[in-house]
Amino acid sequence: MSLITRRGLIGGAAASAGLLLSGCDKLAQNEQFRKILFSGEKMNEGLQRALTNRAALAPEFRPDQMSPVFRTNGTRNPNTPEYTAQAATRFADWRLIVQGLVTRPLTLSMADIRGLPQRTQITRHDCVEGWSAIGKWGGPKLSTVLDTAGLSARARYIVFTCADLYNGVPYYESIDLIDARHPQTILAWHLNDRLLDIGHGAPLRLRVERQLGYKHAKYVMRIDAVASLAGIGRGKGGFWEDTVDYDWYAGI
Ligand SMILES: Nc1nc2c(c(=O)[nH]1)N[C@H]1C(S)=C(S)[C@@H](COP(=O)(O)O)O[C@H]1N2
Ligand SMILES: [Mo]
Repeated sequence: MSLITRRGLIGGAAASAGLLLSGCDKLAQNEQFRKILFSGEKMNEGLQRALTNRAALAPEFRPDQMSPVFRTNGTRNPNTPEYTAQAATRFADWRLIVQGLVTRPLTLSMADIRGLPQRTQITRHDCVEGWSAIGKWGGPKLSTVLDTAGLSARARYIVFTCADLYNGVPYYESIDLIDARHPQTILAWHLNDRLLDIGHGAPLRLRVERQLGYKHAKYVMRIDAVASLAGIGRGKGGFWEDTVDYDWYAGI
């Protein structure tokens, strides 16, 4: 948020207070007015701090710091007939669907995804279960895909639906637009300079580097832009959030 916006906000507060107190000729000395002005400024500073924090980059590492083995966790193979058939043709017929509150719904092949501008990053993955690994991930930024689809003004969250099933229901996760537009939030199709393997979420998985491991949806099949998480699963925005009460925002 820029200084101009901040001044604009304070200006707005002053203007409305001015309207409220019209007729008072010693406006600047009016205690009520100063309180309104000051609390507005404080609130705005807090908001700015929170936003600055959310926009910060996760640490990136040198190649020599990469873990020799990047372990897998959760589903290691979706093993559904559909997924197994797609894997057999190396995902030649696989398509990512981008839909919901967008102006141009998309159906993207892996070739389409590789054709977008790419980003590579060496980051540390932290799982709540108490292990970490440093790996080199690459793929297009999620923001590039969302801009191609054109998010509608009502979109607030991005929901990922995966190929693997837990008790017959696909794994799902969601993030807000701050994380969706974060420069390190990518749809990764390679890990450590190799095509993503099945264990790590082939052909495409989310990397949302400011959050814990369970937010990094593997086997992403569909992306939905939504206004609310109320209609997703039991309403908490993710499989583990709905099942065992993990935090929806798992910032690190
Ligand atoms: N579709 C799907 N995504 C998932 C999971 C899963 O079971 N299914 N497990 C999550 C958890 S808890 C972690 S720690 C990471 C593990 O990623 P990795 O197997 O590449 O190490 O994937 C996350 N994304
Ligand atoms: Mo995890």
